[in-house]
Amino acid sequence: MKEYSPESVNQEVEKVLQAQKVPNILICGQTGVGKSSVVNYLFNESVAVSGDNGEPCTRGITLFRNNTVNIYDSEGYEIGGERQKYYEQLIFDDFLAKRKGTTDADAVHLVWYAISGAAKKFTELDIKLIKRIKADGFHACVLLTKIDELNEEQLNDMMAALQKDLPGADVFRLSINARQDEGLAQFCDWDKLTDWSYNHLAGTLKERFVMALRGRLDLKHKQATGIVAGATTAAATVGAIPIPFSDAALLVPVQTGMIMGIAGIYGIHIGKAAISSVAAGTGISALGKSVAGGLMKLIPGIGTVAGAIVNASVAGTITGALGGAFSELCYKQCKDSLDGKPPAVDIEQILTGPAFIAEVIRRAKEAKQ
Ligand SMILES: Nc1nc2c(ncn2[C@@H]2O[C@H](COP(=O)(O)OP(=O)(O)O)[C@@H](O)[C@H]2O)c(=O)[nH]1
Ligand SMILES: [Mg+2]
Repeated sequence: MKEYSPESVNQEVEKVLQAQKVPNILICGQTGVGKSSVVNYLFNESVAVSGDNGEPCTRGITLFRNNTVNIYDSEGYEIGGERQKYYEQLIFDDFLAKRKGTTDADAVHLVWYAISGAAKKFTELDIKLIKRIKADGFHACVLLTKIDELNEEQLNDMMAALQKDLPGADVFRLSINARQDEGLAQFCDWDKLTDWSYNHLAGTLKERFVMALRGRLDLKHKQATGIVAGATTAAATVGAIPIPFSDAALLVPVQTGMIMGIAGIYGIHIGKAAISSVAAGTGISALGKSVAGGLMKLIPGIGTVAGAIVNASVAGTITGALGGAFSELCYKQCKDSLDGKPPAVDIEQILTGPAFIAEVIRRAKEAKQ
């Protein structure tokens, strides 16, 4: 029987964490237009763009990073100020030129160019830069910020002016006051901005981006469902050559990766130590056995658990049920947290508790019918 030591599960966890590249987002625009505020509005606190938690990058650009997203926050320029003269050089020569056409960790995946609605005007430099960024092959969009400072007519005028100077550009109307003001929220395109960004990111970058977002439970749910589906298929592959029940631990890496991925999507912290002990010890593999034990009764012709085998279908069903149940738990916890409620449950505790196992069994049985 293959053993899964805490060390090997730890390695599995590390692999999951490092397997994915992180989206790199550059945010440009004049000083004070609300660039940093946009980032703080959209992402989890751990990406917070403020004061001293960034690392100096090139001149005027600071990198704020966590393991889900890298934000290159540019200080911007002031109209008539010294930096207006070299802002283009700073963005292009110092920063973008070195990253053009690369697909490695340095690539710039998205550029958000902010223009303030409050200022009711933008500069020729803004238009020139946006055009040049797009012409250079970067995915760029325009953030029209502080729209709460505009009336509807002014807002429409700004949108029309931008469409005239930047035909076909993707422009998103934003205000950081949207969460407190439903009327204002209706004029804002926050979800369109995150959709646009999600759609312009490839493969696993999408997953990291969704992890970084503070809201968008719908996107998180979609992404988690994809993780469960992937793990279900992977587990069925493990079980394609039927394995004795005592070897259900073979499913540990797949299930560990799945649990980690789902928790990450919902921004729920599960300690590495907890995952290791849950996965390697009595947790996930035992859960697999006990779930399958409950499942066995449903499969005609299979005798006792001890003599039973895990086949592709059982392995897939267990993993799917486990992922579905865990995902729902995380969804609820994430929603509570967004609604400002304290977490109702201790996920680490629940994962090994009887109610959760019962729920997984229920789901597995349902899937088998
Ligand atoms: N009314 C209003 N003020 C905003 C909005 N977004 C940012 N601000 C304010 O604008 C100022 C500059 O914002 P900041 O994010 O630091 O701009 P940055 O220099 O472009 O990073 C701050 O006082 C923010 O509170 C918004 O949507 N509406
Ligand atoms: Mg700033």
